[in-house]
Amino acid sequence: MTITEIEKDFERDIALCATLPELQELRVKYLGKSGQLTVLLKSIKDLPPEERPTFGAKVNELRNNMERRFVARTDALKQDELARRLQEERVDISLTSCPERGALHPVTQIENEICDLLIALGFEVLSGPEIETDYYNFQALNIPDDHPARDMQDTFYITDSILLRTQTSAMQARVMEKRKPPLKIVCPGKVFRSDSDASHSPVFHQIEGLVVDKNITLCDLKGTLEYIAAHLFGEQTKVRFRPSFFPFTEPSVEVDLTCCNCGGKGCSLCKGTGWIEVLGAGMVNPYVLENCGIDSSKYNGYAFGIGMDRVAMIKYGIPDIRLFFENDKRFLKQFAK
Ligand code: 2NM
Repeated sequence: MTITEIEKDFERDIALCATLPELQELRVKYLGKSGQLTVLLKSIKDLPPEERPTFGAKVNELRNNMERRFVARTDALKQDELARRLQEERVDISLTSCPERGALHPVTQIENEICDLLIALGFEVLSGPEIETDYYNFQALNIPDDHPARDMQDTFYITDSILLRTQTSAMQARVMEKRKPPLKIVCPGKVFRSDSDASHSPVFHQIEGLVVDKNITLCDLKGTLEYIAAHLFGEQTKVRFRPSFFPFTEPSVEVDLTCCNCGGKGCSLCKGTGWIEVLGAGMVNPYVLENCGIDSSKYNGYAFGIGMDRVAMIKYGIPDIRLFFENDKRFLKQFAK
Protein backbone atom coordinates (compact mmCIF):
# COMPACT_ATOMS: atom_id res chain seq x y z
CA MET A 1 0.00 0.00 0.00
CA THR A 2 1.16 3.50 -0.73
CA ILE A 3 1.36 6.37 1.74
CA THR A 4 -1.59 8.07 0.05
CA GLU A 5 -3.73 4.93 0.24
CA ILE A 6 -2.94 4.43 3.94
CA GLU A 7 -3.74 8.07 4.65
CA LYS A 8 -7.10 7.82 2.86
CA ASP A 9 -8.06 4.62 4.76
CA PHE A 10 -7.02 6.19 8.05
CA GLU A 11 -9.16 9.27 7.48
CA ARG A 12 -12.18 7.11 6.74
CA ASP A 13 -11.57 4.77 9.71
CA ILE A 14 -11.08 7.48 12.31
CA ALA A 15 -14.17 9.36 11.18
CA LEU A 16 -16.25 6.19 11.78
CA CYS A 17 -14.62 5.42 15.12
CA ALA A 18 -17.17 6.06 17.92
CA THR A 19 -15.65 4.55 21.10
CA LEU A 20 -12.33 4.48 22.94
CA PRO A 21 -11.79 0.67 22.43
CA GLU A 22 -12.42 1.11 18.69
CA LEU A 23 -9.87 3.90 18.68
CA GLN A 24 -7.34 1.60 20.39
CA GLU A 25 -7.93 -1.06 17.70
CA LEU A 26 -7.31 1.56 15.07
CA ARG A 27 -4.02 2.55 16.66
CA VAL A 28 -2.89 -1.10 16.50
CA LYS A 29 -4.05 -1.34 12.88
CA TYR A 30 -1.90 1.60 11.78
CA LEU A 31 0.85 2.11 14.35
CA GLY A 32 1.17 -1.28 16.06
CA LYS A 33 4.15 -3.65 15.61
CA SER A 34 2.76 -5.01 12.39
CA GLY A 35 0.58 -1.98 11.68
CA GLN A 36 0.26 -0.71 8.13
CA LEU A 37 2.45 2.34 8.68
CA THR A 38 5.06 0.35 10.61
CA VAL A 39 5.27 -2.17 7.80
CA LEU A 40 5.68 0.68 5.32
CA LEU A 41 8.47 2.19 7.39
CA LYS A 42 10.27 -1.16 7.54
CA SER A 43 10.14 -1.44 3.73
CA ILE A 44 12.43 1.59 3.55
CA LYS A 45 15.47 -0.73 3.32
CA ASP A 46 14.21 -2.11 0.01
CA LEU A 47 14.37 1.32 -1.63
CA PRO A 48 17.34 2.74 -3.49
CA PRO A 49 19.43 4.85 -1.02
CA GLU A 50 18.71 8.19 -2.74
CA GLU A 51 14.92 7.76 -2.34
CA ARG A 52 15.10 6.82 1.35
CA PRO A 53 15.29 10.33 2.95
CA THR A 54 12.24 11.69 1.08
CA PHE A 55 10.24 8.53 1.70
CA GLY A 56 11.25 8.41 5.36
CA ALA A 57 10.27 12.05 5.87
CA LYS A 58 6.85 11.47 4.28
CA VAL A 59 6.11 8.40 6.44
CA ASN A 60 7.21 10.27 9.56
CA GLU A 61 5.02 13.20 8.68
CA LEU A 62 2.04 10.86 8.31
CA ARG A 63 2.82 9.13 11.59
CA ASN A 64 3.04 12.46 13.47
CA ASN A 65 -0.21 13.53 11.91
CA MET A 66 -1.83 10.24 12.95
CA GLU A 67 -0.59 10.65 16.52
CA ARG A 68 -2.12 14.14 16.68
CA ARG A 69 -5.39 12.81 15.28
CA PHE A 70 -5.46 9.99 17.87
CA VAL A 71 -4.92 12.45 20.73
CA ALA A 72 -7.61 14.82 19.45
CA ARG A 73 -10.09 11.97 18.85
CA THR A 74 -9.42 10.47 22.30
CA ASP A 75 -10.11 13.84 23.96
CA ALA A 76 -13.31 14.28 21.99
CA LEU A 77 -14.59 10.77 22.86
CA LYS A 78 -13.75 11.27 26.55
CA GLN A 79 -15.70 14.54 26.51
CA ASP A 80 -18.69 12.80 24.92
CA GLU A 81 -18.49 10.01 27.51
CA LEU A 82 -18.40 12.52 30.40
CA ALA A 83 -21.36 14.47 29.02
CA ARG A 84 -23.32 11.22 28.62
CA ARG A 85 -22.59 10.11 32.23
CA LEU A 86 -23.45 13.52 33.66
CA GLN A 87 -26.78 13.30 31.92
CA GLU A 88 -27.47 9.65 32.78
CA GLU A 89 -26.32 9.69 36.41
CA ARG A 90 -27.92 13.01 37.26
CA VAL A 91 -29.36 13.15 40.83
CA ASP A 92 -31.90 15.81 41.78
CA ILE A 93 -30.53 16.83 45.18
CA SER A 94 -33.11 19.59 45.51
CA LEU A 95 -35.89 17.03 46.18
CA THR A 96 -35.12 16.35 49.85
CA SER A 97 -32.88 19.27 50.68
CA CYS A 98 -35.62 21.58 51.99
CA PRO A 99 -38.16 19.91 54.35
CA GLU A 100 -41.31 21.86 55.21
CA ARG A 101 -41.07 23.77 58.44
CA GLY A 102 -43.31 22.51 61.24
CA ALA A 103 -45.42 24.58 63.62
CA LEU A 104 -47.22 24.19 66.95
CA HIS A 105 -50.75 22.80 66.92
CA PRO A 106 -53.33 25.53 67.73
CA VAL A 107 -54.36 23.72 70.94
CA THR A 108 -50.69 23.47 71.98
CA GLN A 109 -50.39 27.21 71.41
CA ILE A 110 -53.38 27.85 73.72
CA GLU A 111 -51.90 25.46 76.30
CA ASN A 112 -48.56 27.29 76.24
CA GLU A 113 -50.26 30.68 76.54
CA ILE A 114 -52.37 29.66 79.57
CA CYS A 115 -49.43 27.89 81.26
CA ASP A 116 -47.21 30.95 80.78
CA LEU A 117 -49.89 33.21 82.30
CA LEU A 118 -50.24 30.95 85.35
CA ILE A 119 -46.49 30.44 85.75
CA ALA A 120 -46.28 34.24 86.03
CA LEU A 121 -48.70 34.00 89.00
CA GLY A 122 -46.52 31.38 90.69
CA PHE A 123 -48.33 28.21 89.55
CA GLU A 124 -46.37 25.02 88.98
CA VAL A 125 -47.16 23.02 85.80
CA LEU A 126 -47.54 19.26 86.37
CA SER A 127 -48.67 16.40 84.16
CA GLY A 128 -49.98 13.00 85.20
CA PRO A 129 -50.97 9.65 83.69
CA GLU A 130 -53.67 9.41 80.99
CA ILE A 131 -54.54 5.93 82.26
CA GLU A 132 -55.93 6.40 85.76
CA THR A 133 -57.56 4.49 88.55
CA ASP A 134 -61.23 4.85 89.35
CA TYR A 135 -60.10 6.14 92.74
CA TYR A 136 -58.20 9.26 91.57
CA ASN A 137 -60.48 10.01 88.64
CA PHE A 138 -63.76 9.69 90.60
CA GLN A 139 -63.79 8.63 94.26
CA ALA A 140 -61.18 11.06 95.57
CA LEU A 141 -62.96 13.87 93.71
CA ASN A 142 -66.25 13.13 95.47
CA ILE A 143 -67.93 11.65 92.43
CA PRO A 144 -70.17 8.98 93.96
CA ASP A 145 -70.79 5.56 92.45
CA ASP A 146 -74.21 6.53 91.09
CA HIS A 147 -73.09 9.82 89.51
CA PRO A 148 -74.03 10.06 85.79
CA ALA A 149 -70.40 10.93 84.86
CA ARG A 150 -69.48 7.37 85.81
CA ASP A 151 -71.85 5.85 83.31
CA MET A 152 -70.17 3.46 80.89
CA GLN A 153 -71.39 5.71 78.07
CA ASP A 154 -69.12 8.56 79.18
CA THR A 155 -66.00 6.81 80.38
CA PHE A 156 -63.59 4.52 78.56
CA TYR A 157 -62.91 1.68 81.01
CA ILE A 158 -59.89 -0.59 80.64
CA THR A 159 -60.89 -2.80 83.59
CA ASP A 160 -63.49 -2.33 86.35
CA SER A 161 -61.15 -0.01 88.21
CA ILE A 162 -58.77 1.32 85.51
CA LEU A 163 -59.87 3.88 82.93
CA LEU A 164 -58.80 6.69 80.60
CA ARG A 165 -58.99 9.81 82.75
CA THR A 166 -62.03 11.99 82.08
CA GLN A 167 -60.46 15.04 83.74
CA THR A 168 -56.96 16.19 84.64
CA SER A 169 -58.09 16.81 88.25
CA ALA A 170 -57.25 13.13 88.78
CA MET A 171 -53.63 14.31 88.85
CA GLN A 172 -54.53 17.10 91.28
CA ALA A 173 -55.95 14.55 93.72
CA ARG A 174 -52.61 12.73 93.55
CA VAL A 175 -50.72 15.96 94.30
CA MET A 176 -53.01 16.96 97.21
CA GLU A 177 -52.47 13.50 98.70
CA LYS A 178 -48.66 13.69 98.39
CA ARG A 179 -47.91 17.30 99.34
CA LYS A 180 -48.84 19.74 102.06
CA PRO A 181 -50.51 23.09 101.36
CA PRO A 182 -49.95 25.78 100.21
CA LEU A 183 -50.44 24.37 96.70
CA LYS A 184 -50.65 26.30 93.47
CA ILE A 185 -50.65 23.91 90.54
CA VAL A 186 -51.92 23.65 86.99
CA CYS A 187 -52.38 20.37 85.09
CA PRO A 188 -52.78 20.44 81.31
CA GLY A 189 -53.32 17.31 79.22
CA LYS A 190 -55.47 14.96 77.19
CA VAL A 191 -58.73 13.68 78.66
CA PHE A 192 -61.14 11.08 77.27
CA ARG A 193 -64.91 10.78 77.14
CA SER A 194 -67.10 8.54 75.01
CA ASP A 195 -68.81 11.30 73.06
CA SER A 196 -68.52 12.55 69.47
CA ASP A 197 -70.15 15.38 67.53
CA ALA A 198 -69.21 18.85 66.23
CA SER A 199 -68.52 20.10 69.76
CA HIS A 200 -67.43 16.83 71.46
CA SER A 201 -64.42 14.69 70.65
CA PRO A 202 -63.60 11.38 72.43
CA VAL A 203 -60.20 12.92 73.19
CA PHE A 204 -59.82 16.59 74.04
CA HIS A 205 -57.54 18.87 76.02
CA GLN A 206 -58.15 20.25 79.46
CA ILE A 207 -56.20 22.48 81.76
CA GLU A 208 -57.15 22.56 85.41
CA GLY A 209 -55.87 24.98 88.03
CA LEU A 210 -55.85 24.38 91.78
CA VAL A 211 -54.96 26.61 94.73
CA VAL A 212 -55.06 25.29 98.30
CA ASP A 213 -54.08 27.64 101.11
CA LYS A 214 -55.61 29.49 104.06
CA ASN A 215 -58.46 31.99 103.57
CA ILE A 216 -58.86 31.57 99.81
CA THR A 217 -62.02 33.21 98.44
CA LEU A 218 -64.13 33.25 95.27
CA CYS A 219 -62.62 36.69 94.65
CA ASP A 220 -59.16 35.11 94.31
CA LEU A 221 -60.64 32.75 91.74
CA LYS A 222 -62.37 35.56 89.86
CA GLY A 223 -59.23 37.71 89.77
CA THR A 224 -57.19 34.83 88.34
CA LEU A 225 -59.82 34.10 85.67
CA GLU A 226 -60.16 37.80 84.75
CA TYR A 227 -56.40 37.96 84.24
CA ILE A 228 -56.42 34.86 82.00
CA ALA A 229 -59.47 36.10 80.05
CA ALA A 230 -57.93 39.52 79.46
CA HIS A 231 -54.75 38.01 78.04
CA LEU A 232 -56.45 35.31 75.95
CA PHE A 233 -59.36 37.32 74.51
CA GLY A 234 -58.43 40.99 75.03
CA GLU A 235 -58.21 43.58 77.81
CA GLN A 236 -61.92 44.52 77.62
CA THR A 237 -63.15 40.95 78.34
CA LYS A 238 -65.54 40.71 81.34
CA VAL A 239 -66.05 37.60 83.49
CA ARG A 240 -69.43 36.48 84.88
CA PHE A 241 -70.14 33.71 87.42
CA ARG A 242 -73.39 31.70 87.32
CA PRO A 243 -74.24 29.23 90.08
CA SER A 244 -73.80 25.61 89.03
CA PHE A 245 -73.01 22.18 90.45
CA PHE A 246 -69.93 19.94 90.39
CA PRO A 247 -69.33 17.16 92.92
CA PHE A 248 -65.74 18.35 93.56
CA THR A 249 -66.51 22.01 94.25
CA GLU A 250 -68.91 23.82 96.62
CA PRO A 251 -70.05 26.37 95.68
CA SER A 252 -69.61 25.70 91.97
CA VAL A 253 -69.84 28.22 89.16
CA GLU A 254 -70.09 28.24 85.42
CA VAL A 255 -67.97 31.03 83.98
CA ASP A 256 -69.02 33.19 81.04
CA LEU A 257 -66.84 35.68 79.18
CA THR A 258 -68.11 38.61 77.13
CA CYS A 259 -68.22 37.51 73.50
CA CYS A 260 -64.85 38.15 71.82
CA ASN A 261 -66.61 38.38 68.45
CA CYS A 262 -69.18 41.14 69.14
CA GLY A 263 -67.80 42.52 72.42
CA GLY A 264 -71.08 41.81 74.26
CA LYS A 265 -73.63 43.28 71.82
CA GLY A 266 -74.92 39.90 70.69
CA CYS A 267 -74.02 37.92 67.55
CA SER A 268 -74.29 34.42 66.09
CA LEU A 269 -71.24 33.15 68.04
CA CYS A 270 -72.86 34.04 71.42
CA LYS A 271 -76.40 33.35 70.12
CA GLY A 272 -77.43 36.93 70.80
CA THR A 273 -76.60 36.85 74.52
CA GLY A 274 -73.28 38.72 74.42
CA TRP A 275 -71.76 36.02 76.68
CA ILE A 276 -69.97 32.74 75.99
CA GLU A 277 -69.62 29.90 78.50
CA VAL A 278 -65.96 28.98 78.59
CA LEU A 279 -65.17 27.11 81.82
CA GLY A 280 -66.26 25.66 85.14
CA ALA A 281 -64.86 26.41 88.58
CA GLY A 282 -65.58 26.63 92.28
CA MET A 283 -64.27 26.37 95.81
CA VAL A 284 -62.75 22.93 96.38
CA ASN A 285 -65.30 20.73 98.17
CA PRO A 286 -64.10 20.06 101.77
CA TYR A 287 -64.83 16.34 101.15
CA VAL A 288 -62.22 16.37 98.39
CA LEU A 289 -59.63 17.98 100.69
CA GLU A 290 -60.35 15.44 103.43
CA ASN A 291 -60.20 12.52 100.94
CA CYS A 292 -56.68 13.69 100.09
CA GLY A 293 -55.57 14.11 103.72
CA ILE A 294 -55.88 17.91 103.94
CA ASP A 295 -57.48 19.39 107.08
CA SER A 296 -60.52 21.26 105.72
CA SER A 297 -60.93 23.22 108.97
CA LYS A 298 -57.58 24.91 108.33
CA TYR A 299 -57.31 24.97 104.55
CA ASN A 300 -59.55 25.75 101.63
CA GLY A 301 -59.02 26.45 97.95
CA TYR A 302 -60.36 27.14 94.50
CA ALA A 303 -60.18 25.11 91.30
CA PHE A 304 -61.09 25.63 87.69
CA GLY A 305 -61.20 23.54 84.54
CA ILE A 306 -60.86 24.87 80.99
CA GLY A 307 -61.45 22.95 77.77
CA MET A 308 -58.59 24.20 75.62
CA ASP A 309 -60.05 22.91 72.35
CA ARG A 310 -63.17 24.96 73.08
CA VAL A 311 -61.06 28.05 73.82
CA ALA A 312 -59.26 27.63 70.48
CA MET A 313 -62.61 27.15 68.69
CA ILE A 314 -64.01 30.38 70.16
CA LYS A 315 -60.81 32.36 69.64
CA TYR A 316 -60.35 31.33 66.00
CA GLY A 317 -64.01 30.77 65.00
CA ILE A 318 -63.63 27.03 64.32
CA PRO A 319 -67.02 25.32 63.87
CA ASP A 320 -66.09 21.66 64.50
CA ILE A 321 -63.79 20.29 67.25
CA ARG A 322 -62.91 17.26 65.12
CA LEU A 323 -60.80 19.47 62.83
CA PHE A 324 -58.16 19.56 65.59
CA PHE A 325 -57.66 15.79 65.36
CA GLU A 326 -57.66 15.17 61.60
CA ASN A 327 -54.11 16.44 60.99
CA ASP A 328 -55.12 18.10 57.74
CA LYS A 329 -52.18 20.34 56.95
CA ARG A 330 -54.39 22.82 55.07
CA PHE A 331 -56.23 23.43 58.36
CA LEU A 332 -53.17 23.36 60.65
CA LYS A 333 -51.06 25.62 58.42
CA GLN A 334 -53.36 28.55 59.15
CA PHE A 335 -52.14 28.61 62.75
CA ALA A 336 -48.40 28.53 61.95
CA LYS A 337 -46.68 31.48 63.55
C1 2NM B 1 -63.84 21.99 86.66
C2 2NM B 1 -64.85 22.72 87.27
C3 2NM B 1 -64.80 22.92 88.64
C4 2NM B 1 -61.67 21.10 89.53
C5 2NM B 1 -61.73 20.62 90.83
C6 2NM B 1 -60.50 20.17 91.10
C7 2NM B 1 -60.04 19.57 92.38
F1 2NM B 1 -59.00 18.76 92.14
F2 2NM B 1 -59.67 20.49 93.20
F3 2NM B 1 -61.01 18.87 92.94
N1 2NM B 1 -59.73 20.32 90.04
N2 2NM B 1 -60.47 20.90 89.07
C8 2NM B 1 -62.76 21.67 88.75
C9 2NM B 1 -63.75 22.40 89.38
C10 2NM B 1 -62.80 21.48 87.39
O1 2NM B 1 -63.78 21.74 85.31
C11 2NM B 1 -64.82 22.14 84.49
